[in-house]
Amino acid sequence: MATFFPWGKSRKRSNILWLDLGDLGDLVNPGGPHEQWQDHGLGLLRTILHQHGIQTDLASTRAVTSWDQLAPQLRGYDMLLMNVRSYTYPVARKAAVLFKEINPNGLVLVGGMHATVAPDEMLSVQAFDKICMGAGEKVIVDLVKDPESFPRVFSGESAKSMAEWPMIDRELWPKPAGGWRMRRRWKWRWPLEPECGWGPGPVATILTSRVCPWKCVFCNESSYIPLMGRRPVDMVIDELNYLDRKYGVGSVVIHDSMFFQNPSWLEEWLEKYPRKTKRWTYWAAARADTVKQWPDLFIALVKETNWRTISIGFESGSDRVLKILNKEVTEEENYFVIDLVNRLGDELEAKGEQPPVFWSNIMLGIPGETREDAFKTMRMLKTMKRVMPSISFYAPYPGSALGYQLIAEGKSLMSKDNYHRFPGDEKVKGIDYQFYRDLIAGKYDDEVNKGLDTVMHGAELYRGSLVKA
Ligand code: B12
Ligand code: SF4
Repeated sequence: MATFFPWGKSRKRSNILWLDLGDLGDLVNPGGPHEQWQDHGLGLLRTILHQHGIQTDLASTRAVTSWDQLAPQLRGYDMLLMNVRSYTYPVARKAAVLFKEINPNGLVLVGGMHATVAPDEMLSVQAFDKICMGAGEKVIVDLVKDPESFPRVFSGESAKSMAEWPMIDRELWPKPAGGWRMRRRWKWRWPLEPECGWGPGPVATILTSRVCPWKCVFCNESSYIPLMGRRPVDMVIDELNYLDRKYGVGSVVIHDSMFFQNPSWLEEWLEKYPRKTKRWTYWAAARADTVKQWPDLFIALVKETNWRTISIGFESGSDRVLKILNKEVTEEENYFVIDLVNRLGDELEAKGEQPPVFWSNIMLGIPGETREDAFKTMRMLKTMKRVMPSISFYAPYPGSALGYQLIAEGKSLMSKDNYHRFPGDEKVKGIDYQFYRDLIAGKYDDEVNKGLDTVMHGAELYRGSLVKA
């Protein structure tokens, strides 16, 4: 008899189950838009499997509100697949153990960022049968067909270029499970994604590159992703136009860790995107030093390709802290890009056009940071005329140089049970988090405003802008 689950999983068609991971309830009654965003790793690997004739069913921890709701959805499968990131590791571990209890002969195959940067932690959990470190696109089919031919931990193989990746079949992504209320509230037109304040919905998220050549000590990127060619401009444009024809695109989010790199690729994007697409506004990331290096290219992209939400990892307004982070950016470079974007915004606004806005990534609570450093950071934020602050307490993730160091020194407060933290959670021993909470609440605004020629924003700028990290 076919089984039907009212919580977002449809009829059983296969003996292989892919479990989408995230906090329970995120697709039922989400706290915010980012929790609803879809997993490109899951989308890519399921697309490859289906194109090779291997059907998989899908369930999601985000589409249920309790483990009791999930349990019956795991029943009767021979194989469970999961993309595990550090922030989803506790959920993945619990799901794997539950799956084994329900299907003692079933196999649990995992990959993803956490499997790559913390395989020892995963090895200690018997419920994980096969652990793939690194990219999965070249191994997933063989792994699923013949798991026993792989050792318990093995290295995956990456495509040489993103040109080899198929276009993701987005209908293989999980659906919102909260019914019409949720779809109406978030204007979600699945399988495109809901709007989050960066541009009108429906939102098409897309990746054009995967590699970031910098080595900031708080980031995993360089320890994980091998050199890989960027997706050709024509393929990105074809995919966006296809999504628009099929579902109607409102705006685009370019999920690349670092969009503003490879000037030759960007010049081709500048030439083709305005001509061959509807010029949807988009969100994409840059670094202050590269903007200073190629300002003309940056200005042309903002103006001509409608790059209107500019994500910059400013992280800190203090040279001391930027050095601790090995950010390879200076205070002066940060202020250069702020001034440039403020002026660009004024110019476009005067012409009646939408001005660009910063998505400004800031970290507080960095080991070694003084109160004065933190005041400088908030002061820098206040010089941005149009800004959406994204502030987080520094989190020592495994895979990053500083993360490994703090874990080894016993200073990390993140453990296998609580990698995934909530905005106000404390992550490193010895940090005065109360000071930072007070800072964000505006208690030190007099200090922050000292040295500002014009005070454009009050403390409301950062109240409530602490994000999960
Ligand atoms: C887009 C993105 C986001 C988006 C969307 C997330 C989503 N739904 O996917 C948003 C903005 C919401 C986001 C948020 C966060 N993110 Co994020 N994000 C990314 C980013 C830039 C791209 C992810 C992606 O799509 N990659 C491409 C796909 C194809 O790769 P993949 O998923 O890794 O899958 C490949 C392999 O891992 C493997 N694989 C995966 N699964 C499996 C399974 C099997 C069986 C096998 C064999 C192989 C395999 O094969 C796949 C193809 O090669 C990555 C960095 C990166 N370059 O990957 C960070 C990254 C994943 N994020 C990270 C973090 C820390 C966060 C936040 C906590 C940051 C914050 N302060 O807010 C939040 C947490 C969100 C939450 N839910 O709580 C870290 C995770 C670190 C870690 N150790 O796990 C990363 C790696 C960034 C970094 N450099 O540190 N993120
Ligand atoms: S923080 Fe940004 S610039 Fe630094 S290594 Fe990570 S993705 Fe690259």
